[in-house]
Amino acid sequence: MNWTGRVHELTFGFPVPGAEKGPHGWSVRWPGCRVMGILNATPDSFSDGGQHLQLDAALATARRMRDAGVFMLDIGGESTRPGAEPVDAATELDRVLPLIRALRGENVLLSVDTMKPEVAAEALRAGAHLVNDVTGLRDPAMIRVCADAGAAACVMHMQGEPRTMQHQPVYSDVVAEVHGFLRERAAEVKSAGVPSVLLDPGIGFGKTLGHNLSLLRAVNDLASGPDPVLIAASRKKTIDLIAGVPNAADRDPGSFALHLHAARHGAALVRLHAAGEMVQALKVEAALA
Ligand code: HH2
Repeated sequence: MNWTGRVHELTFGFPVPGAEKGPHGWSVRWPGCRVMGILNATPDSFSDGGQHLQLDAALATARRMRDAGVFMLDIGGESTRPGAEPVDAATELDRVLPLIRALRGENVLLSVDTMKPEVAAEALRAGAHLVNDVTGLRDPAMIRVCADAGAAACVMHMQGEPRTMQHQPVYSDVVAEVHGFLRERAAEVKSAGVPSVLLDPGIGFGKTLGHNLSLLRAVNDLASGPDPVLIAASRKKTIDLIAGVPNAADRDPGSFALHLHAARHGAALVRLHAAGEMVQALKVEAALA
């Protein structure tokens, strides 16, 4: 199948940038694959930690990404890297709310990357449009927050929890288990009133290199369903294990190759640190299709 012309859709219960009003809410539609830019306002994220703690620096990065054609910004205030220490909701809110407030109304979709329903609720009130929850909205309170606000959500698969997830992850059939989990969660979340979901196999979240490669080779299977698929492996350890690049900041070339593969196999969105550069790569890829 040629995925470049496939049209993806996310629906919201309120107006968002680029949306058209339809019978079920406000829908954003796009062909091919678009880019979600990573903006971590944290001191300890594995690749961009400490770079966006100052509001001015974070806003400059955000606006550079938007001007380069990035579709959505994913704003996070807590690292989920393996071994990360949790932070409390007040700290997370202090980090993400000023960014969301400054960027609302700037013609770019805003996602909040959080596992906490209380952070998601405040972020949505401040102007975020989508909740990206790496726990797959397992907490019913998170589903309620998204449904009440009319926000879309990203449902991600993770085996275990960030502190321990890389300690010997085991699956009998990783693709069947992860895709089955995502399809079940999507059905439950949507039946509880969340208008639309993104599905994300959670590259690096409780998975070995072999598990990650199997999931990446099966993107077309996940993408053959009704929900748009997000792939997010930017600068992750997977790239080091394949190409021998110990320094995370040096992994952008591998990140581009990996996410171009995902785009070619049906991913609707790819999440990167070097987001503007990925927009350029996708434009060239689309012209050649
Ligand atoms: N990965 C990270 C964070 N959020 N969200 C989704 N949906 N999928 C992912 O794979 C994913 C995610 C980890 O990467 P990063 O944000 O760069 O680092 P950190 O968690 O250390 O802030």
